[in-house]
Amino acid sequence: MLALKHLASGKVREIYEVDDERLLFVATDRISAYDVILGDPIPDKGRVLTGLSLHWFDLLETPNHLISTDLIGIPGLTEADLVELSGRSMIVRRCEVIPVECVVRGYLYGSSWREYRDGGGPTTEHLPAGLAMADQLPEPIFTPATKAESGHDENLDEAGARAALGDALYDRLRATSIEIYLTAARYAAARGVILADTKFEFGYANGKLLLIDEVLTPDSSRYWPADEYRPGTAVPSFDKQYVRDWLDASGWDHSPPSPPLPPDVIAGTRARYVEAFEKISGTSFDSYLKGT
Ligand code: Q0T
Repeated sequence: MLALKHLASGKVREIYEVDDERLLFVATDRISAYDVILGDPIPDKGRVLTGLSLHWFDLLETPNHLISTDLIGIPGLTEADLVELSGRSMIVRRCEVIPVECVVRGYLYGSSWREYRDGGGPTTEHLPAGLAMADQLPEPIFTPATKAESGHDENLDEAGARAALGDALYDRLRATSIEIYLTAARYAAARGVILADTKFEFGYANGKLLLIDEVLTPDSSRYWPADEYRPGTAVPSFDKQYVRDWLDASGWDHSPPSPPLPPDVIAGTRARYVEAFEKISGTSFDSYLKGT
């Protein structure tokens, strides 16, 4: 338990208050599958995700909420806290959060594929007929969603999103989100990874629009190994397929609690996260850890 005031919990992230201008954003090692937080953490998962967010914040030109990864001098943190938090934490600018998830899809998959197959809906209103599961879209689409009480996001159609945001902000978030997606997808493609879709969040600080939250991580994005991609078929998720395959074989019915993971499944899943980090960032995970 940190001495800092706890502000918010996500499924796998925690946010604490530093002061009026700054937050401590922490990525834990928790992992979810089939919408359930599994009982066993994946060692270093939060460090992999933080390392990837930092990689993208560094590469992208979009102004963002990152202030520092240096926790020295943050009041209230003990030596033990610093060991636990190192590599998995960011000091970020405190923003007024825009309550819309800015989803960009370059491929037709997941809930959007099911919606399209079943006759269409908010995320597929601008798509041509005749697409198959996992097909690349003619161009990336912006499919914003709102956080619903249920915890499940509610997709907005374009009219609904324009009504929620106003035309000027809608146009700006759409253009920025698609531009970031295209930059990241080209970068990943050169490293043998397909960025199928991703989700961004934005906020305002001192009147400036900032990219916030984690960015382009395996938790906020769907990354596929390019050599396992076959249009028209289900594509295994880079990070979670290993643990999902084991959970499927266990006969678990997806109601909590999940069965305890065997050590080799934990180790194999950790290895998949590290592999994703190294493929996407082009740097070794050990060298990332050494710098933290
Ligand atoms: C936030 C102000 O899922 C969230 O938190 C999980 C613990 C989303 N969330 C973001 C904020 C941020 C960020 N990031 C920011 N820079 N300023 N609030 C709050 N919740």
